[in-house]
Amino acid sequence: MPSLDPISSDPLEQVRRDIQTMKTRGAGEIGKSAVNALATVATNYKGDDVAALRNQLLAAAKLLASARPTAVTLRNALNALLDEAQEAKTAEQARKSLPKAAQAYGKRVDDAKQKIARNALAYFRDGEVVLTHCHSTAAGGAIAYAAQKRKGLSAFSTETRPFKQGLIQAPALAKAGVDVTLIVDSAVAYAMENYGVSRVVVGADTIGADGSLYNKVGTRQVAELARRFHIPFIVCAERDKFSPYTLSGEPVVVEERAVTEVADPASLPGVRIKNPVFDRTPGELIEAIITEDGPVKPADAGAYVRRIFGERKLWV
Ligand code: RUB
Repeated sequence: MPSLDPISSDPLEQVRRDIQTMKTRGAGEIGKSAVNALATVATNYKGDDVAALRNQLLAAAKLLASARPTAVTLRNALNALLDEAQEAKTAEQARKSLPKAAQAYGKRVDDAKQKIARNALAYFRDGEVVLTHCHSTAAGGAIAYAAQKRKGLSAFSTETRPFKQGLIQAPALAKAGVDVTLIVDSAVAYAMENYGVSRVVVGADTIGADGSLYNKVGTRQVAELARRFHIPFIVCAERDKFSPYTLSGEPVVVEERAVTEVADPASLPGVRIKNPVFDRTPGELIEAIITEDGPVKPADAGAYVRRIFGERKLWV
């Protein structure tokens, strides 16, 4: 992880810092901020050398891609904008087309989440008791939509240590009209056994070609417990959460963040702390991944990734 620089006046560096420090967080939002940053690089370029502009964009994309390693939306979004820059015949054309492409990207992500909510509805019944982990706009949107359409749906939201994204997810669900209860992460088994949890719904940072899910640390524990209690587990994820890099066997890097997010090491002499912030849930624990194109079974993830990204150039 690169060390943090003092507050920068460089807007690109500021976007990278905001992603790295989690001021901008959640895979979908990270992708959107990355495309907007590249569009700004294009509009700020005053020259007329399109090749020089493309080089600047590639360097900017590499810098942004280094901000957080796990969510593939960051690299997928940057690659999409770099494709657009390649299409532009002149710098002037790039100055015009990149902001449009960035806007279209943001709209596509928002539209995808609405489609996912509609596609996920078939997985919710009246009286469903849903459990979710972390703050996911895709999963949250699906739960909120289901709560409108199904009678008596309620939800449990985990606190999600150490960054406590549950304190974002739970009020967001409440604001959307969902009957929601916050629990600590270690109460998941208790909630499954005693509170009638009947479905688990989470988002995704990355989905591999083998159908495995990389999402906020603790997702794997929730999935293992769901299997133990015979509770179906689904994932809500836009296309951009699928990783073309994993087609060639590239491993997904799991980010380990500053240990101070967990506890102050100075207060715990002799104690080592670790802070992995994502984990891998094998596809066999997942019933379906609900995308804007419909449900994808984990076993079909490879074919889906190949169909969406097979021909695309991976610039960063
Ligand atoms: C966020 C997280 C979310 C996914 C999906 O982790 O794991 O579940 O990013 O979110 P962090 P969305 O807080 O470390 O970024 O559905 O909004 O893209």
